Amino acid sequence: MNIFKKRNPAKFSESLEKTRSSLLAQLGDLFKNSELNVEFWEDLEDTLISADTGVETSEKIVTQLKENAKIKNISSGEECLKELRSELIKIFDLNDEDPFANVQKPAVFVMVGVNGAGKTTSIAKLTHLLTSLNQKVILGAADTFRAAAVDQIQIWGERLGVTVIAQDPGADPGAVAYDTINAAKNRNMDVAIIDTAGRLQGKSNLMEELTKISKIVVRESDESSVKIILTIDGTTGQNGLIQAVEFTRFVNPDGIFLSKLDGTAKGGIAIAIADQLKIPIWFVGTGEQPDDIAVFDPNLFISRIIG
Ligand SMILES: Nc1nc2c(ncn2[C@@H]2O[C@H](COP(=O)(O)OP(=O)(O)OP(=O)(O)O)[C@@H](O)[C@H]2O)c(=O)[nH]1
Ligand SMILES: [Mg+2]
Repeated sequence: MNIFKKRNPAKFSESLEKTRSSLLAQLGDLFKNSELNVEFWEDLEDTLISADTGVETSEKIVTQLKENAKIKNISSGEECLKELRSELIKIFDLNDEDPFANVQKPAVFVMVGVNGAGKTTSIAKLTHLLTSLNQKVILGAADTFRAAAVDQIQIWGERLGVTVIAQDPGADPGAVAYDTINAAKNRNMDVAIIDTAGRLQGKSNLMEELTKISKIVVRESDESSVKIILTIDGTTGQNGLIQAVEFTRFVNPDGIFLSKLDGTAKGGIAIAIADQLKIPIWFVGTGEQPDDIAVFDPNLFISRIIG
C-alpha cells in the first residue's frame, strides 16, 4: 500500500510554524551562548519542558548531551546543537520502515482515542488521502455510543464519496466492526476504517469494549493487515500522553495520528510521545479539512524546530 507516498511536507512544515517560532527562538539564543555551564543545561532543559517535551524525556536528553559533551570534548553551543539533533533522531528511530508495505487487502484501520481527540476528522483525512491514491475505502461507524456520531461520519462519507457501514445508535460496536470488514471483503475494498467512541481513562467498561472490538477485527482479518491507530490531540500536552498510556493497557496501538499540530506552539509533544510510548507517529493533523494531513517526517520535524 502506498499510503506514505503523499507526504505533504509543505503542510507539515506549516503546521509546525507556531512551535518553530517559539522554540527555535529560545534554542537559538541558548546555543549562541557558547559556554556550556550549569545555567546553560538548566535553560536547555526548561526550554524543552516548556515545549511539552515532558520532564522525563527532557532530563534524559540533557543528561545524554552532557555526557556527549564530556566524551567528545565539546565546548561550543553550535557543536552541542548537532548533538541535540542526533539525540532526537535516535528518539524518532521508530519510524524507520513503511508499516503499510506488506498489508493484505483489505487493510483494516481501527481509530481509537479519548473524547474529542480528533478521531472522526482524522478518519476523513485518511480517507481523502487514500482515495486520492486510488484506494477503495469503506468506513465503519462503530461509535454507536455518542448520539450524533453515526450522522457525523455519514456526512463525511457522503462528502468524500465513500460508503459508511452503520447500525442504529446504541448498537454493539463489535457487530458494526464485523459488518464493515465483511462488507470490505465482499466489495473488494482496499481499506476499511473503523471509527470508535471516545473514551476517557477510568471508564474501564468502555476500555474493555475496545479490547473486544480489536479482537473481533483481528479474528476477521489477516492480523498483519490490522492497524490500530491512536489519535492524540497535540494541544493537550502531557495530559494527552498520560491518556495514551492508559490506552496501551487495553489495546496495542501500531501507530499514532497526532492531531491539531497546527493549534499548538508546543510540538515537543511529538518527542515525548516517541520517547515515552515507543509507538511511531505516522500522521499529523494540520487543520480541520480532509486535506489537512501530512505524513510525520522526523527529519523535517527536527530541522524545522531546532533549525
Ligand atoms: N485545527 C485542527 N482541528 C482539528 C484537527 N483534527 C480535528 N480537529 C477538530 O477537533 C474537533 C473534534 O474532532 P472529532 O474528529 O469530532 O474528534 P473525535 O475524537 O472523533 O471526538 P469524539 O467522537 O467525540 O470522541 C473538531 O472540531 C475537529 O474539527 C486538526 O488536525 N487541526
Ligand atoms: Mg468521533
